[in-house]
Amino acid sequence: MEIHVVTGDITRRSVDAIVNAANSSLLGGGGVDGAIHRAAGPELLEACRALRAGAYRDGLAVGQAVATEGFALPARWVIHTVGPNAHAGQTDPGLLEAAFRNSLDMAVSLGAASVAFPAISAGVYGWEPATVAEIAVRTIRKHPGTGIHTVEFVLFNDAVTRVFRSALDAGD
Ligand code: AR6
Repeated sequence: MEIHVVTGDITRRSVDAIVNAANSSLLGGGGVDGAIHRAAGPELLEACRALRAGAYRDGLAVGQAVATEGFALPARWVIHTVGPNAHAGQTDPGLLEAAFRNSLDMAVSLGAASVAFPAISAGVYGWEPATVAEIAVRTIRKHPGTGIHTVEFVLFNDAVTRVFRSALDAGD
């Protein structure tokens, strides 16, 4: 599995699956979640509403992942996961590790060969980007990733990109 780090807008990536840093409601929000819903179009919200009407009546728990189509996105699928919210006392690294691991498991079961991740929990949810980067790199490196050729981290600004790049270099 190759791991790349790029600066940019995850909604523009032509990969099989992009990962959304969602919240438990699955019904959209700000940050990368808002950007993904805007770019995917209203069908994404309809698909999320359908999940809430079915198996996800109580929402998606922190660390879990679920997939929808990508609709108007270049990506074929969106894997929605919920990172831990540091402002709500969710500071257990195991929760963030679970969000990355379960998203990768979902990508494998979709048959995705390329997956793009944002810096889950590093925005509104208040985790330090360096902590997120270290956990993300470690979790991806130890994942079997069957069938996944490329994982990319798509970061919104150069400062966070540098943090992810050094986490990647540190683990070499
Ligand atoms: N492409 C790539 N990265 C982005 C983009 C984008 N288009 N937009 C923002 N980021 P956040 P969280 C970066 O807050 O901390 C939402 O309201 C952003 O700069 O999106 O997991 C959800 O509904 C930051 O580095 O996610 C939840 O309620 C990173 O994405 C809550 O926020 C994650 O920031 C989730 O908070």
